[in-house]
Amino acid sequence: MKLIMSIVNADDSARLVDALTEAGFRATTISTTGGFLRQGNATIFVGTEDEHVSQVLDLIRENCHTRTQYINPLPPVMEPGEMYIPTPVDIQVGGATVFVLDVAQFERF
Ligand code: 2BA
Ligand code: 2BA
Repeated sequence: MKLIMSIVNADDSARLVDALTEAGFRATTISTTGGFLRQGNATIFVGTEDEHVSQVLDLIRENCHTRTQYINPLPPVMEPGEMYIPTPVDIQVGGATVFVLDVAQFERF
């Protein structure tokens, strides 16, 4: 058994969970925050048998889209009289960042 942990854009999470549930998978969503952008994202956990992992990965791929986000870099240290004009830089925010972990034991009580 595997635990698939996917960090996805908050806007994609509801669609992904719907697709997973429709396909018969069980999922748990928690609200998370990215360390770099400090913006909300969602982490979705799916526990499933090894042979279904690729199907889950396909659903994640189909339902999560890469986005371009613009951020302002931190201003440099300046001497008096210097002027800094911030130029936003673009970064690509996944799709989804996915970790597949081995499950040592699974129980439901
Ligand atoms: P954030 O940490 O908010 O990162 C958002 C995007 O900023 C990243 O997109 C990446 O394009 C860029 N970025 C993040 N850290 C960076 C750094 N140290 N230097 C330069 N650029 C950086 P993604 O890579 O698609 O990641 C989206 C979100 O997935 C991340 O949000 C984070 O919450 C999570 N994530 C990605 N890789 C991870 C990892 N190895 N471990 C844990 N969480 C991860
Ligand atoms: P349980 O299977 O006891 O699951 C209770 C909660 O535990 C789930 O809440 C989910 O948050 C988490 N969970 C269970 N198995 C999981 C797994 N393999 N991976 C990740 N998280 C897991 P809900 O999703 O709200 O489900 C509530 C109840 O609805 C479930 O109770 C189950 O009886 C039923 N259910 C959920 N998904 C289903 C599906 N795709 N088909 C049929 N019944 C489903």
